[in-house]
Amino acid sequence: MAKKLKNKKLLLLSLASIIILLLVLSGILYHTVFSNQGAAQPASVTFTDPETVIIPKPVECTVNPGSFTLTKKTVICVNGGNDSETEEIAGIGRYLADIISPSTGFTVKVKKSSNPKAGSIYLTTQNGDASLGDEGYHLEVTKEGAAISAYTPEGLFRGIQTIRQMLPSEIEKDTQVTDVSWSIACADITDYPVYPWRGMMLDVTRHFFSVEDVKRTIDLMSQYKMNRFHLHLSDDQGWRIEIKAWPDLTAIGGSTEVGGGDGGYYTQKEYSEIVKYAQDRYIMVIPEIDMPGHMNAALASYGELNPDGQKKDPYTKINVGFSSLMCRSEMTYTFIDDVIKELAAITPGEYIHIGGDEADSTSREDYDYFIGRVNGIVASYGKKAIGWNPYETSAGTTADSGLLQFWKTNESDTALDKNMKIIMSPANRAYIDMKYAMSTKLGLNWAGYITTKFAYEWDPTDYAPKDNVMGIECCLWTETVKTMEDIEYLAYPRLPGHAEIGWTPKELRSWDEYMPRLKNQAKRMEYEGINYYQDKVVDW
Ligand code: TNX
Repeated sequence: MAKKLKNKKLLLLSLASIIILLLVLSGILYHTVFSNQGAAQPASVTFTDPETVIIPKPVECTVNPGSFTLTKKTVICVNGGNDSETEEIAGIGRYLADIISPSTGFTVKVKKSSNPKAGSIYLTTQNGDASLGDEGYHLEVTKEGAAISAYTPEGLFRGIQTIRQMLPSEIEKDTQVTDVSWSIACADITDYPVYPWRGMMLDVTRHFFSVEDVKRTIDLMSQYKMNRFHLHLSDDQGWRIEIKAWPDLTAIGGSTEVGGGDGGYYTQKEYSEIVKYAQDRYIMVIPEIDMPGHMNAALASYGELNPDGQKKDPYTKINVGFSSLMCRSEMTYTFIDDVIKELAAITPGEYIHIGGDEADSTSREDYDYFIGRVNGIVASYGKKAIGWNPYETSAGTTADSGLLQFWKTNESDTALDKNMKIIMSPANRAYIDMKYAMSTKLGLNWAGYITTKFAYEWDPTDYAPKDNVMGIECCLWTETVKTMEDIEYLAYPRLPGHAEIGWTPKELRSWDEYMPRLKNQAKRMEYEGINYYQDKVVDW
């Protein structure tokens, strides 16, 4: 009996030592495997609470315990409804891989597969929820991986911006970072925009900006899920798009800018390159030719557009409202027809913006007649027009001919009477060329000083019923803006707020909740090299 007991004790002892040995061995194994993973693992895995960072704020977000960590083995798996869609999603996967790879140092591969292994990021339109619309998406992060499903690839593209913001801000660095755990909080996010139009306008006439600057502008806005890029291409101070039938528009009209600089213009090939770059980010480009006013650059290029047959002098100052096309001359409509024809042919988007603002040297009757004719020309090339106030007041404007872009904060009545759709750009909220404060070194102030807080605390429905609102657009006029740094200084940090106004339902937004989220974008903006303004209303 005693012997039996002793044997049992021995057996238990040896079992225990085997278990201990196994534990030690597995520890060593674990250590060797993970120390091989490139970046050293920090002592504790920290990850950001998505609810404190994501801009625009998602519609529904549940944070769950745990996190998913990217490793050098992480693969992006993509799967669409057919081969061409899968190929398109692979492009989105590569876009994400290009963001993740430099900072993590991992070579993230994109793989076409409907069967993602544990540890993957999965992008799919299979089982995408149509009720979330073209831009909506569902993101599920578990300890095993992250999966975005959307009804269209566009929704996947919006969704990867969310993943990007859930990763540590160092993900935005373009050099390798080794002391960060690339972890994403486990979460369940269902998200879709409240408005289909979330845009930014860039005026490339008052000062000209290179294709590279324009691409960077598009890239930066795309991370806040914006989807419309409006290029203001002609004004008194410069004509910026090649029109083959009227070459002097760029040869003469393109050679000036505010202050007398060299100006510049985009060839049609360069414009198409911009359009493609935007398309790859699911952003529509809207070109604007501002008429019948704001036309001095064209009038300075061609004598036949003027009543006396003489070319006007070029103009490089700021004040406007003095120029007008001849509204009763057929030459004017031949000119516009050629311009719209060429522009429509290189613009895949549905819209051509025809300006229509500040035509102070055009009579009311002429304005009415002119806008009606031009609406017709735009329609004849299969496009819809957009016009600034008072475009809506022309007898030639109907809900079918085009959209109003609202900038004068008290002028929406006529558009509502006509039941038009409106893009909201109230100057005193959405004009990002306005100074933040009196001391701001760049910008104008005719619509007031617009702090980051004031730019955020409004809603399109303050100006029109929701059914008439197409969305919002913030506008950067460039009378005082000369460089990319200047663009960034005025656009950031106001632009993310405009992106949120267009995406997130009014009921979910408040400055007090938004401000800390914006503050958490500071490091990202810094790593992306954005020259943002440290507005005092944000507790940086
Ligand atoms: C008004 S807004 C303009 C532009 C100026 C801008 C400056 C609009 C349709 N017209 O021509 O650049 O103010 O803030």
